[in-house]
Amino acid sequence: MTIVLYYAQRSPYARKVRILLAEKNLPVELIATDIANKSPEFVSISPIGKVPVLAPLPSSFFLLP
Ligand SMILES: N[C@@H](CCC(=O)N[C@@H](CS)C(=O)NCC(=O)O)C(=O)O
Repeated sequence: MTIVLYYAQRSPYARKVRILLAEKNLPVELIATDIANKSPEFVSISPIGKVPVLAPLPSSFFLLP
């Protein structure tokens, strides 16, 4: 299953995740997100409206608060 990463070009948090996925050589579909004008699709996946978002979250990943 391909991981989808919602990111914003200037987000350092999203950049960290992109670097991690590249280091692990994990295939990812990148979806650029305009966080100043959030789409309904994005808000449905990220109710707090922040990037980065991985969907679905791989079972080998865990979230830090
Ligand atoms: N704690 C989060 C912070 C994520 C975050 O603040 N992302 C910013 C972009 S750098 C964002 O999505 N801002 C949109 C908003 O707050 O509306 C993380 O480490 O991923």
